Amino acid sequence: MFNKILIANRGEIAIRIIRTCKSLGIKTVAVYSEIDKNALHTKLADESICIGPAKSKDSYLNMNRIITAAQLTNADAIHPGFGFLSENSKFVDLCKENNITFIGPSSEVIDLMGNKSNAKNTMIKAGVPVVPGTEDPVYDAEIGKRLADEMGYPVIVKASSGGGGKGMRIIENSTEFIEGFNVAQGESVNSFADNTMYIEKYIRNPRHIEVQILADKYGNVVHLGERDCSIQRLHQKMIEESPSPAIGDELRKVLGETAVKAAKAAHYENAGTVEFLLDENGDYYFIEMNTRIQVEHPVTEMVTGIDLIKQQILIAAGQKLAYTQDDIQIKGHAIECRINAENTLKNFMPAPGKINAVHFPGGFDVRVDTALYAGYVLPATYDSMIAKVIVHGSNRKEAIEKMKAALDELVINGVETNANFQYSIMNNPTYVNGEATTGFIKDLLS
Ligand code: MV4
Repeated sequence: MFNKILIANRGEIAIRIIRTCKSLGIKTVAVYSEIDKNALHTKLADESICIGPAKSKDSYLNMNRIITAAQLTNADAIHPGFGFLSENSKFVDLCKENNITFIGPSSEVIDLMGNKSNAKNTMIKAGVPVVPGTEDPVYDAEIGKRLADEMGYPVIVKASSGGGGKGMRIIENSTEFIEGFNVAQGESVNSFADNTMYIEKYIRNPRHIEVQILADKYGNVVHLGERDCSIQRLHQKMIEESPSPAIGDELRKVLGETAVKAAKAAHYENAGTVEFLLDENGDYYFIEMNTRIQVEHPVTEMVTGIDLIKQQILIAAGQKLAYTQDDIQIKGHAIECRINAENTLKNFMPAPGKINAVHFPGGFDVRVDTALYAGYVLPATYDSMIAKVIVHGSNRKEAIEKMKAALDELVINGVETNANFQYSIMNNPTYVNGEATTGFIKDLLS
């Protein structure tokens, strides 16, 4: 087992990882940028090292400084959390060259899944359903138009290097194709220095359902049920839950088994998530695989009772999975509301500032993952997500009631947050009936 783990991240996820390390008797090293000198993760770790200026590029994305920090502190492994270097295959290679264990999948599988069209083609070969579309890369708008005309509209043009909405364009008809393609491709070139595109049939108002998997170094793979992440805005999820209210036990089993098949086909190792779109007919399609621990992992932890960070560490240390599929039971219902410092009505504009006072809800099966404390100055430099409120109930109705009570109890003074907006969603009939699709928030605000 590892003696000491460096956490290459900040905020609530860094703290989340530190806590599991402590529970395993593993020492922890925090890294921080100059503006994060007083951030909570630096105080909770056993040691802390400054790795550079506020800008992520100079600190949390600076691979060499992070490796040096690990060497100076004798850390034998690095947990990347999510975002930052978590899906950077060069960083994985650099860890390996320096005899430091990267807690996550191989650099090969990160590259394979990072290219969304290659990932899709891998899944086609494995017999996993994907959205109908082009299999060969598309570089040219005119050629793309001919393929889209054959496919029929609407279509969605996606950047192979994309994901999370960047370099993506919905195109309603043939006359709009050339312009739409060029905008998406331009975005891809700017963001990823890659002009490789692919085209898919556009599925209107899908549900976004993802399956959590765990895979060890020996080819053993299990799934931990699904999360419904349909409630999102500007490609950022806002509410996640498990299980999904949109599917029954039969489809649940099929999705889980499909996700395991996908992970096996990719020779995946560590924790990962297989993303599907579910259409109005109940048909499901693989779209992407995320090769990191995700923001919304706590809802899976609440319904399975399994600490996913602990599993990541054990897998990276070379242990065999302690669970077979039959050992994993989904119990009750969990919901997570992301609390962001933002102005909902000003297109979710970030609202950083000094936190004057905080009070977090508690009680049976109520969890708050956060790095906030009274007096903390929330910088504008990083993400606006400042807390996650997670509740577990014996059923969905109970979980919704518990979430309402938790959000009602929550106090964050000093910055504007979306907590009231989240509360209002817990009372929204479409949400309460389990009918919200990916268009829900846009429709709510328009
Ligand atoms: C789609 C889709 C509909 N049809 N693909 C969004 C992020 C990325 N992970 C995949 N995404 C989507 N892919 C097909 N073939 C709908 C989404 C999607 C979306 C697209 C545009 C604007 C907002 C969206 C919100 C959720 C999902």
